[in-house]
Amino acid sequence: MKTVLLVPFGGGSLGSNNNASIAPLEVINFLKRRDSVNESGNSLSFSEVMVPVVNDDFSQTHINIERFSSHGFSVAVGGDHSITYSLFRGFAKNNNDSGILVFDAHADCMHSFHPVTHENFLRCLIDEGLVNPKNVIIVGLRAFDVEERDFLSASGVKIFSMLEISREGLNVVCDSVMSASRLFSNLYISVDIDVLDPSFAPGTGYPEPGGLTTRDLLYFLQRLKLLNNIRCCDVVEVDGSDFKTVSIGAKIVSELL
Ligand SMILES: [Mn+2]
Repeated sequence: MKTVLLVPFGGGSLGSNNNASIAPLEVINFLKRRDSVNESGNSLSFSEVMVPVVNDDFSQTHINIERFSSHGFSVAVGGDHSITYSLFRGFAKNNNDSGILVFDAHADCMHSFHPVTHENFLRCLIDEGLVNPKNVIIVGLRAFDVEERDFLSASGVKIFSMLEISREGLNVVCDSVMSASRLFSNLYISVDIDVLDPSFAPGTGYPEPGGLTTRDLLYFLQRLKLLNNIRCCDVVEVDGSDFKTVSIGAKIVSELL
């Protein structure tokens, strides 16, 4: 049976998405009310594991997340994007030559410091040598700081921006994302719900106009699911108080299972 990790931690959102902490239960409850088969015809049988988080103790929380992650899981539901730092750490411990594919409007590559936040989780993973920057792919990027732009252009991270998707077309860019994602042994996919346009998913910390449609994202994920090296996924930054966004989060989780 597949394991869904629930990570109810919003402390890494720096106050911008505190309701990310209630999203895991909201998403999983929504998922249980859905049909029991996803679009690809896979039955949705899973067991849930709740990771204990301490909202005023970031370091203990991250220790817990890493420990639970290292036991293996299929999909993790956050929580803010800082949880991906420790989820990936736990994953990479047991999986050599790992890579991470991030769907995100933002780069999350601000200057690295601890405790890690949703503004710098990816920078921390790279700076600390936990992932080779050549094994990092960002899809849907459309908002970043000068510091992030300069860091990324020197880093070797592969970026498929919204600009590129709108110019080249979804299928062409998805082909390139698939080719890039095959190059390492173990693939981790992280979906920040803000990769979607706010007209679809308004409930998130930093909504950014000009994003993917829900259908575009499902197209990417359903193709990526066909790769042999896919191991784990997460879905983060859902505001658990926003019904519309919770329902999309549940749909995404169902397609990732
Ligand atoms: Mn993010």
